[in-house]
Amino acid sequence: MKTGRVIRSLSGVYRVDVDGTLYDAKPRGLFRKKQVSPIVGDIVDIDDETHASGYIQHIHQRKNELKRPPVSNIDLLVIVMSAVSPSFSTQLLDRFLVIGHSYGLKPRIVITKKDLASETEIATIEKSLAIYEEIGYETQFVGIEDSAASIFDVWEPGLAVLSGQSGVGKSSLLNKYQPNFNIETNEISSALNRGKHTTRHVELYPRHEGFIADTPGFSALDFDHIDKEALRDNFIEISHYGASCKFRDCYHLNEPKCQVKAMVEEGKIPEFRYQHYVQLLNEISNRKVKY
Ligand SMILES: Nc1nc2c(ncn2[C@@H]2O[C@H](COP(=O)(O)OP(=O)(O)OP(=O)(O)O)[C@@H](O)[C@H]2O)c(=O)[nH]1
Ligand SMILES: [Mg+2]
Ligand SMILES: [Zn+2]
Repeated sequence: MKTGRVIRSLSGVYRVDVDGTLYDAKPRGLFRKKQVSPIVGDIVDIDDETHASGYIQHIHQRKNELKRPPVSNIDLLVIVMSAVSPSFSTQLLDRFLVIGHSYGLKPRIVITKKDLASETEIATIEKSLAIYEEIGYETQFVGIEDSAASIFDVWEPGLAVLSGQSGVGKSSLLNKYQPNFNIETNEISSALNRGKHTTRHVELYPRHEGFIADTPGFSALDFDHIDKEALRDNFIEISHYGASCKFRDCYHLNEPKCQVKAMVEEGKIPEFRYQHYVQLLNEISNRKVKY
């Protein structure tokens, strides 16, 4: 038996990396009966039958698991957003951050396409990034001239997952890191100012001290599993000050003696973060119950 990592899955065939040697393996029939299937990122045991193929006999327990795109055992979630084309948005960023936290991950923020942004746009984004740094996020603002290795160098080892909207440059970053990866990329649509959903599946690529995952861009990442409580807990600074509200179940809307609202007044909590929190809270309240 050999142990390796699923680096991609295409039509029921799982490519497994065992210390740099690749095997195309199929899951054992038993998995189908139990309705569990391996996903990219899984640590699996495969049998030794032949060098190039085999059967997946066992899936090791996952330490975490993203639902969309399906990928497991993530060490670092990287939210990639472009400065322009498509435009930078703190509203979207806050949504992605909350989703990352809901999976137990504190995302890192990478903003691309600095070279395409105007001086005013750069100044605005840098100002926002300083706020996110203060909240506790690590951020990077990069352009075409930055080497990908220098961007990835500061990341922690293990599996780093690039996620973000279509067209922000996730695959381009990987190609720049290792041109041999030869990943398909596409110009963004000028009419819609967004990407064309070029990457269609999750795949892990080797990087120094681990792997890096390219993923399909999303337009509206899965938010359905987040309830009001999770939302409140996953805005770092709101949750921090919320501990001092008069009511323990304060949602920081109109409750008396709300420390969060006081801190917004004082400028300790950025006004825009609070507004995004309220918007997302409303979105959850208005969610239609699905059967
Ligand atoms: N000028 C400039 N262009 C960039 C930069 N990063 C990416 N691009 C361009 O942006 C376009 C989209 O890049 P992709 O790498 O395909 O984007 P993606 O995030 O992988 O998109 P999906 O696979 O659709 O999710 C390509 O034309 C890239 O050349 C950058 O830092 N500067
Ligand atoms: Mg791509
Ligand atoms: Zn409150």
